[in-house]
Amino acid sequence: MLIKRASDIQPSDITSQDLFLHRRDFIKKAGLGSIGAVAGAAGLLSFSSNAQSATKFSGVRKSPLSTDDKQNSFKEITTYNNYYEFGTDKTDPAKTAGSLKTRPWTVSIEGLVKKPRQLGIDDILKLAPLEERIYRMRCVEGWSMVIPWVGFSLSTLLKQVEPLGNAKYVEFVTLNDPQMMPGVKSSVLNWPYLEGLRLDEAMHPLTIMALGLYGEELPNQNGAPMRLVVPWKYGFKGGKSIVKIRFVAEQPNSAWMRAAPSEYGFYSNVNPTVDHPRWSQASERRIGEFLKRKTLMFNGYGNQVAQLYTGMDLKKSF
Ligand SMILES: Nc1nc2c(c(=O)[nH]1)N[C@H]1C(S)=C(S)[C@@H](COP(=O)(O)O)O[C@H]1N2
Ligand SMILES: [Mo]
Repeated sequence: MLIKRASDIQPSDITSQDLFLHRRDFIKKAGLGSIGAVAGAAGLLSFSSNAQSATKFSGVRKSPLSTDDKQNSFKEITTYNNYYEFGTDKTDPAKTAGSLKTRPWTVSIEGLVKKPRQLGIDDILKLAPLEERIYRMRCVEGWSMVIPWVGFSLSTLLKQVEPLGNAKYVEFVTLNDPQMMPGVKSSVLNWPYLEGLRLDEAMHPLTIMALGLYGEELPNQNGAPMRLVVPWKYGFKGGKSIVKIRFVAEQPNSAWMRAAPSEYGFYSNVNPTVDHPRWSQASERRIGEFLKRKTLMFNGYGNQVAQLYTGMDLKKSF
């Protein structure tokens, strides 16, 4: 019988939710009994138990906004993370974010809006059909990944509250809970982690709230239960584990701007011609690749987003 061992099944083999479910089906039908004696059965067991640990989404639609760049593996995406609330090492969040409880979870949408609302995460999940958005992600540190997010356009969520005319920006606030987040005892950043977008950036169809990746609920280290994803900006704009969305009149002062204003601007558009004061932004290392790639303006999303910035000096508004 031809059967792949679990260790041979790379998450990058999984091209869609359907295929993933079929494979689980296949594993079930194959029956562990019949392969119990085959070398590698233990691996298969652990694969099928992993497959049960996170909730799989069904009916996730493919999006024409996805890239066809090769996806990073589930393992790469979930073990090499920045999430300072869980430590500053890339390997910390995968080890320590298990302490984050993501149910119950309420998101407050407030500020300059006609109808402020508090929405439970399970109601948010039902607001719109889930889409797979495979995006190139570029960290300001000089590495990049391709991540198959599951979510929907942020605009879907923002329209729930009817923003007022004087709302010009949107703030995103991460949970700040010292009980569940060991890293917030350190003063490396001013907590809570706060990020912001101009209203037109927030409403842009590429901007999403991600609720999952690789067809299943977000792992905690990637920002469960809901995190922002803005693919033409540096990764830090994508605040994780969001509890508050606030419409405001003035440009927000993000956590990174407060920490180092000369290094991190409000816009933080990926821009190979504007170096970070301490390093070049001209190229990047795609995790898993050996040779560096050239970094693209707006992370390669210029056709879709450049018009948001016409008339602006992107060297000043970095
Ligand atoms: N709350 C919070 N959100 C955060 C961060 C963080 O430290 N805290 N790190 C940011 C940075 S620098 C990056 S590159 C991305 C990484 O997201 P990923 O781990 O899902 O790839 O999350 C961003 N969102
Ligand atoms: Mo980053």
